[in-house]
Amino acid sequence: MLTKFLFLQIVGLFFKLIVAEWNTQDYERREHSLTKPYQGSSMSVPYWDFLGSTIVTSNYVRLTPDLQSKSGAIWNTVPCYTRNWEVQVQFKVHGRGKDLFGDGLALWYVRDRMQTGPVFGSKDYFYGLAIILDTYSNHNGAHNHQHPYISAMINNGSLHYDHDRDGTHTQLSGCEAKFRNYNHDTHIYIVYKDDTLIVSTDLEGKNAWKECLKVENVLLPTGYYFGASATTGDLSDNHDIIAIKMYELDLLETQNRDEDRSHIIPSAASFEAPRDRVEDAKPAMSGIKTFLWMMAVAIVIIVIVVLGIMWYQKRQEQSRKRLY
Ligand SMILES: *[C@@H]1O[C@H](CO)[C@@H](O)[C@H](O)[C@H]1NC(C)=O
Ligand SMILES: [Ca+2]
Repeated sequence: MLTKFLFLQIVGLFFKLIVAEWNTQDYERREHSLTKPYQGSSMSVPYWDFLGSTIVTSNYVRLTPDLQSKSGAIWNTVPCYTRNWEVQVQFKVHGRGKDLFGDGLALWYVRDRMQTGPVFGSKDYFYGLAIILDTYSNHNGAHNHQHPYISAMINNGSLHYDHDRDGTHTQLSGCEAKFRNYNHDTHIYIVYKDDTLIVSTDLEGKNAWKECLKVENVLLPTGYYFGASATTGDLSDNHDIIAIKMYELDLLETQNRDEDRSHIIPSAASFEAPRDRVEDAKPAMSGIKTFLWMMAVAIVIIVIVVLGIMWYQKRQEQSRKRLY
């Protein structure tokens, strides 16, 4: 009796999961998505505008080629009025560089679209969310993490993205992620639901999401735009977007359908503790310098010991003399 009950429970749960899975699929929003074939009947791509070096082929949208000093972006033309959403981006970063490559790309949910600027090809002091896939470490000193590196930043227009520190002073959270030069598909998955931001990746071609970062109490307004941008400098890479799929997620029971979220100022309750604020350590002493330094210390110690022995012997002699 009990096992039968449990069995039914498990079967029920299983079906619920499948239906939940289907539901999310049902809510794909075409007007915020970019999928093949990209071009409509005309040369333009429905719902997306292009900037800079971006080119569209039948298989990918290339934001930058593997050439120096390029910058490109794509911007959704329709503002997003969905409160809870998820965005899956299939991308490909690849190039000839084995050890030297850059600079990276950024995915955006921001107020101002189609603006060029220094933050991976887009505007600094932005309003909204940036997910940054930074391939090149601009920081010369020891970093607390390796590159490529994925991080999240929320801005209300007041914060500057500091390339010299790879944005570590303004990031909410981040993770190391090797995403370059794979033959299989690479994906990043951004969920904004219940004021919680979760970024996951699928980089190993295993069809499994791996959590990169999770931040609670993130406030983002509705009415912002999705976009992607990339840039190259002295170093370069191909930065390709293969697909963007945006899904509307159901409102939670605690969320009010009529609440106006359009005037919210982007904010996050917790920033990651600032890192690397200490200046870079002075370069270590060279081998010869260290050797000479140790020699000097050794000589001083020997002299002190010899003087000590001489003083001790003299004292012994004096006390012996006194005895006689
Ligand atoms: C904007 O963000 C900065 C840094 O987090 C904060 O100090 C400031 O109070 C914020 N301004 C508004 C209007 O929320
Ligand atoms: Ca960097």
